[in-house]
Amino acid sequence: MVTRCPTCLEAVTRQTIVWQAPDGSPAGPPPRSGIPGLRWLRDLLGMPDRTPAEWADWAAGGHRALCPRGHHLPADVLTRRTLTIGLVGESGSSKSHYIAALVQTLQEGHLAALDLQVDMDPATVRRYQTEYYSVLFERKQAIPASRPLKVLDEATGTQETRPPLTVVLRNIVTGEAINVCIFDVAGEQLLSEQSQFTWARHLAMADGLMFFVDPAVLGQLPGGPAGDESGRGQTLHVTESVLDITSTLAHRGRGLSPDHDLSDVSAVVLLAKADLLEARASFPSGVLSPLDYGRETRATLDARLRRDSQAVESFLEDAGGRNLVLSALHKYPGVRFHAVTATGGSAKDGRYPTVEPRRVLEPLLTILDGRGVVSLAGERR
Ligand SMILES: Nc1nc2c(ncn2[C@@H]2O[C@H](COP(=O)(O)OP(=O)(O)OP(=O)(O)O)[C@@H](O)[C@H]2O)c(=O)[nH]1
Ligand SMILES: [Mg+2]
Ligand SMILES: [Zn+2]
Repeated sequence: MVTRCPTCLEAVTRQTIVWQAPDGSPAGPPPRSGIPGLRWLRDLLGMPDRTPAEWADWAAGGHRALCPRGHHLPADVLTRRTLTIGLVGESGSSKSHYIAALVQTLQEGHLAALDLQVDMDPATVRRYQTEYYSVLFERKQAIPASRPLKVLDEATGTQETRPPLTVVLRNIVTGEAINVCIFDVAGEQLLSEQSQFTWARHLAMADGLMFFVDPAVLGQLPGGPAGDESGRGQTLHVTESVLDITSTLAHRGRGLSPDHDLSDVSAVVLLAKADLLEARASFPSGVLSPLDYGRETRATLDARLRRDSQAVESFLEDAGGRNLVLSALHKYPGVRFHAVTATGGSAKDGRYPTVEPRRVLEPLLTILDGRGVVSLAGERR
């Protein structure tokens, strides 16, 4: 299998990776572990060159591995499985707040119930802290709109793309680690095929797609529209067309004709900012209630996610989103629907009294289940 840079999709090999010392000067690859005979055996068995802890120490010291176009590569990219997840939604649809809440919730350790330990890629730690955590959870302010990064070197095709946030999920039973790269791109860079291809190329090969629906676009919401203070609300039509555009890109990236199923993509539709809706009589009960992973089995979790998905799907249909639902089901067979709130409520005078995310982990869980990282319905892996 070809290993690709998750950001630009350029193939990377042991020979083309650029290794950098903490001062930016060229360096050798991280030291390999074990005695030579053992290394030979690990090579033969296709096992990672080094343990996750060895890589983490190397990277924590400021060393970097870059693709030929200069994008930071996740740890042990050549031997470790790397899942790419793209967040797709218009400006103001809660993508950045969702990431802030997701990473925070991941770190609370709920996935231990599914044998997964969560670590952050060293390069991600600092960015998450300054761009997401300190703003939303410490200062309790809204995260600013993501700035479109628009620098393209036509000669080399190098684009300035916001690097992904990378978390490492380690199975505590098997010891296997995988990288999960989550891309947060400014909404306006996702609205056309050309701009997706230029600024969000990862979507062409993403393993997981998260489509964000802002309640402000739901036209037939009983009790009137639900907006927030962001003032960036778009229309349902734009949300539907973004879903189509991403599907076109994902087909092209895989060399598939448009009528082919995207069977190696797990897609979820997120009804974001669902706190704005939960007081409505038509809002399905329970779909925003936190899950207690300690009390759930894989089977009960699976049943719960299926049931909630159907409830959110019906709600969206009734609220004017019938086209969106049909299009999602058609383009991404097996797509699941989730209601999430990244903040738990709205800001007052620019500050959140409290920030209490709910149900942010479950869309990721659906993708991990779809990609075989956890197995909810089948046998325990
Ligand atoms: N009530 C409520 N408001 C939210 C929630 N998440 C985000 N918001 C509000 O929505 C606004 C937009 O959220 P962002 O996370 O910046 O949206 P985005 O999709 O990243 O937008 P771009 O970066 O412009 O593409 C924020 O300023 C918040 O005011 C939520 O879960 N509940
Ligand atoms: Mg954003
Ligand atoms: Zn790259």
